[in-house]
Amino acid sequence: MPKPQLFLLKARFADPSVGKQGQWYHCPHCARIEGLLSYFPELRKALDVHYVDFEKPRAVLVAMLGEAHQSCPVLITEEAAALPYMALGFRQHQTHYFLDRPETIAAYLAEVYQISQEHP
Ligand SMILES: N[C@@H](CCC(=O)N[C@@H](CS)C(=O)NCC(=O)O)C(=O)O
Repeated sequence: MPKPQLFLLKARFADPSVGKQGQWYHCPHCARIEGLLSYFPELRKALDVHYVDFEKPRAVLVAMLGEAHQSCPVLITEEAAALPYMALGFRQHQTHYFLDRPETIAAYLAEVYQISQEHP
């Protein structure tokens, strides 16, 4: 079975629509998942981790999930990897199943790879 694909935003991006000119940002939701990759390095072997630019369109995500689903972080799996965990809130676009909320991505990783659960 192919590995799940995890897409995170690259850190240090500009966003002229907020803040002041010259300000750099990172995505806090992506940083929450990046923290799990740091705590549990085995996840990097189990997943295909990709870093994408903040700017849209995020072509690779549009190709897999459509124009409406470009939010990061996002974990994308094949059907068989998602079906036992549909209660986490997987959504489907064509053959791809995806989670795009950090808490549900963390819950999936905890279930499938036996890392710790997020403390409530
Ligand atoms: N889906 C996440 C939010 C993630 C999020 O807002 N990520 C931003 C970057 S910080 C993003 O990708 N925004 C573009 C979009 O939502 O399409 C959540 O529910 O917490």
